[in-house]
Amino acid sequence: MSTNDARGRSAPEGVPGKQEQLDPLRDRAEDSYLTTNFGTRVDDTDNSLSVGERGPTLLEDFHFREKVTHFDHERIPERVVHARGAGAYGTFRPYASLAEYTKADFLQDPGRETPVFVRFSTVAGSRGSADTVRDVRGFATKFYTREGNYDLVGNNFPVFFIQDAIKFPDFVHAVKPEPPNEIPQAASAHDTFWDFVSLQPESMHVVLWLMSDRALPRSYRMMQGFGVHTFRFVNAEGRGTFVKFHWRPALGTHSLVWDEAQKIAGKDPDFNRRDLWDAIERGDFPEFELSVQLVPEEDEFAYDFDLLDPTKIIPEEVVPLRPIGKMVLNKNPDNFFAETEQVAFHTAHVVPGIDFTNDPLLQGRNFSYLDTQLIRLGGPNFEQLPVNRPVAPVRNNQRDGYGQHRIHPGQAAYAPNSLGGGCPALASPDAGAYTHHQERVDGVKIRKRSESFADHYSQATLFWNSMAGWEKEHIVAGYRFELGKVLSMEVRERTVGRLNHIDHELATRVAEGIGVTPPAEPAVANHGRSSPALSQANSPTDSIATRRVALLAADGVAESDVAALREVLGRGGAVVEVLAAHDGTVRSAEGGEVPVDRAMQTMSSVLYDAVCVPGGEKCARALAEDGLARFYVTEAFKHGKAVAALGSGVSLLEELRLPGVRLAGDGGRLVDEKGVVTATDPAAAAEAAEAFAVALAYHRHWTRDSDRVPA
Ligand code: HDE
Repeated sequence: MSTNDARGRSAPEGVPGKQEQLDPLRDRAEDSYLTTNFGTRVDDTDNSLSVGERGPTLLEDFHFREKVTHFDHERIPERVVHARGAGAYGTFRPYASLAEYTKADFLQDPGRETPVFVRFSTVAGSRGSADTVRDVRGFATKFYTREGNYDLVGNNFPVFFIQDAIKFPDFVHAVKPEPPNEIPQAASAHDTFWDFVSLQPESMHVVLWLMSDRALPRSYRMMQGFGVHTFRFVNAEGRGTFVKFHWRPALGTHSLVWDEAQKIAGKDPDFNRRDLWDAIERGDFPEFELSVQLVPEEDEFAYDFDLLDPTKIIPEEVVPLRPIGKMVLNKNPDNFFAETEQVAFHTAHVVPGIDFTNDPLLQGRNFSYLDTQLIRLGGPNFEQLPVNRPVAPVRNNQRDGYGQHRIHPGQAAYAPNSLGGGCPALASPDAGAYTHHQERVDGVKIRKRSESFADHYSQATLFWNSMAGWEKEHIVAGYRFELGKVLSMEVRERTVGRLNHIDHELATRVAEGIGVTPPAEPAVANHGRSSPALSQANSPTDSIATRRVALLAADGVAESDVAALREVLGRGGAVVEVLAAHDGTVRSAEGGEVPVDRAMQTMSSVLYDAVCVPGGEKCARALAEDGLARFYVTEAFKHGKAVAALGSGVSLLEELRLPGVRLAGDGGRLVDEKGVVTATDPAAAAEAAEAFAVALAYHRHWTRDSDRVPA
């Protein structure tokens, strides 16, 4: 059934209806018999048909052959990049009409909700690699609009490694595990990566992002997303406007620290995937605001960088972000393979009102994404897979091919035709047809990069200058770690030489850590400009929603403290878990029982955002005797996390001698220093819990002297 909207376009009734479209395709096993793939019921799926009980298996055992053959063919090639990911469904709604800039239907009406599917990913690792590796994260969104699918296939960094798509195979070969031994997995800390990037100065800007905390997101729910390229909005009058897309998470942009990220890779390789899944299952639906930077076409050459260069940002202070809508992720997939693995994004999935620019990276991507799906999903009908199907009607004369699910009645599979009544008919722009933006382009055929793409360092310097002191520390440590793994001294030296074009202090500090002679003087003077929006130090720190808190307990724990912590943290939306030496319950000082959520040995402090120790003398003594409990506290302290102790629990912290922090003394009400909150007076428990919540919202406390902590 369809209706005609105001512009005469045929729009399906009842859209958005992605879930309704998927529902009949969900294959539930309830109240059913086991059958073959051709529907015959099966009486035994454990024993193959054989000649006698000990004889050979018979070829006529069609059930055996079908079952094993299907199993033999279960695997498809993993994505050549972004193989490891996690997906979710949700909805997008614009705040107001953007008709002034774009005619895209899904951006016209704040009353219209558009279904989406988002896939987050790492880039370099294989499908089974760990989530918390140092890497760029993919942030790909499929909008199932009434005018067809629109895919915004972005990353959590706003810039890329190369300027021209023809370099992509080289870049990916360099970052992937090395050919002789397929080592290392999901890591850029090896010779070929640094060899390539040090010979490719256009990568210097993004590599700085890669060495920063941005490469270690705490959660997919706490990272930004960027369209990277400059795209083009086109309005109903045909006027174009350059546009950059930004996603910003409602929970702020937060990261792990490198030591923690490496440990999580072992303790819970599914950390980010699990975090996304659990949050959605709990009803803590991740939210992202979509903003745009708009540049009128007449300002194309107004900047000291080229808008078509994907290694450049438009600083937010130069063109402010304009928030245009919100996305909420509210449904986990039912089947990872069917949905998250088979989802096929493509930069050329566009809708009227959104167009490309001549960014050579984008132009190349528009070729690559369709091509890759053909091999990955085994043929040209992958758009018919449930997750990929648009909610808009699909009609054309494309036919047949592997996995064809449509039945096309009728004689005429060509255009023009008269036998099919001329259908499917061509649409005019007024009836919703996509028309490419008209742009005059003149030139000679040439293989040459534009001179306007030649400045590879100024924006890297801008990024470096914008970092807080602790962010710079982390960047230097990142380079030292990665280059310290590089065997070739020549590559190390060449990289330091490149860094000296970004900032002399950066080059010097990195060189000092990797056995390279620091450069005597800067290659160029630092321009001194900065962009505060680039620093995570300026990300909001006012919410503890969905933060995970470990509450350590043993027999004798003060139930009143547990209650106070639970109440305050729960009110802020944090997830509090009681951890003890064993599952079950612990006896409280008051004589009751406190349920244990997790045994300490199955978890780790790196899987929490904060650790607290409630009061209770016996409990504190038991925890002080338990090396694991001690390690929870010291490791959380080392990673800059909020730590709290109440009542007798403070004695555990005293014993651990956390460097450089004062603790509440006997009867002391409350000491709150560098994110370590202590209170020995039982009357101060609620107040201390509040202070702990503030410290937790702050995310990490970098003023600590944590280098001396051995964890
Ligand atoms: Fe991709 N990229 N890419 N990429 N990319 C793929 O497509 C490619 C680039 C991004 O969750 C592949 O379906 C080329 C930039 C994401 O399914 C492949 C170039 C950005 C995902 C491909 C780039 C991205 C991909 C592999 C340089 C950020 C995962 C499997 C010209 C703006 C999508 C696939 C998902 C995936 C090619 C550069 C983001 C091979 C040739 C820049 C988020 O087609």
